Amino acid sequence: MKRVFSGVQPTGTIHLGNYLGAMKRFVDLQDDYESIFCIVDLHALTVPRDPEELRNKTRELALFYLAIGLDPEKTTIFTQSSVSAHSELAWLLQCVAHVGELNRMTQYKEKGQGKDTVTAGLYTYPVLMAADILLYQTEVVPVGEDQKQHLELTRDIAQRFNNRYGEAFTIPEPLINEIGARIMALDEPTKKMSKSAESPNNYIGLLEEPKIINKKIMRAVTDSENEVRFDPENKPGISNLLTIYSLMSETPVSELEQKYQGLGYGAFKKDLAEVVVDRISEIQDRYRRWEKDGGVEDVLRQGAEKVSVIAEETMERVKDLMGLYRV
Ligand code: AQP
Repeated sequence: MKRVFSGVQPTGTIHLGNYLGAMKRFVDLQDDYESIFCIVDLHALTVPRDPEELRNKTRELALFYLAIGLDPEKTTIFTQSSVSAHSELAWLLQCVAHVGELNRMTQYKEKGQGKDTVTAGLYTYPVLMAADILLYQTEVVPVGEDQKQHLELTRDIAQRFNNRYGEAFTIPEPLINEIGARIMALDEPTKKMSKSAESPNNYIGLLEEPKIINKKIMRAVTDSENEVRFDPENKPGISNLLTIYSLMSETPVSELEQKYQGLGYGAFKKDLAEVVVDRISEIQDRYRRWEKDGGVEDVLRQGAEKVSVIAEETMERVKDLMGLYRV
């Protein structure tokens, strides 16, 4: 079986963009891959966080992983900070990555924009991400489109290391959805749906109440026409809603366009809200069940133990190849 690895940050509100762009794919892959899914809490520290909130969000994300349908019998789930090899390898890879490469990372530029000061961690974040992936000899990395550049950097770092020191890393391939790789904000459909958005109308959170979800969809920005047609360039709002509808109901966009021909945005949005609420309610039910029954800590503990074995093997090899003297 090929190995798949990906991670999500335990920050903000887990939203439909995270779910449709990446997490739903995790569930689809778990039967055919040896799958490792991480809660990347060290990445969350690149901006100041309230410690108690970070702890709660970490547990919440673990519950989400289980609630969306990841099966701990098939999939390994763990927190990044519980395997110290992530930080250790990140340092070693910082000594392989180039400053010029990090300067080109668009996410760093976007997140740092307008701030008086940013942490060094935000700058080196893509190297930690490379370490996360390379530590497990990952073959496939399912991510949203916003992570494509970081994946390319990961591949470059791995290739440079292998050429300079000898074969240590598998070169990973990104797996990006053809549809839904970039779910857009409901209130501003030219920008991506984002956890750190100022307005809650930007996103639909996976724990939101049906009433709120309904309201957000009915209010979602569309255009002055009333034609349900997929045309991301000229009709970004309705195209985004069509994407969401298609992925949530597993119905092709063309079928939806036909179904809503002549019916207008009102009828379309009403049905979309129903589809989204139905699917999210299932996730919420499972979330509450795991929360009530307990066991999430055991899943994380066992996950960390399992992946530590792979991580240690990689670290031994990397240290040897780099010439770190071992006694
Ligand atoms: N809008 C999106 N459409 C599709 N995929 C998305 N992802 C995020 N937003 C969208 C994918 O979700 C996974 C987990 O994301 P993350 O938590 O690691 O970090 P992120 O990309 O920084 O998430 P946000 O919401 O965009 O947070 P902020 O606002 O802090 O920037 C990743 O695979 C990501 O591609």
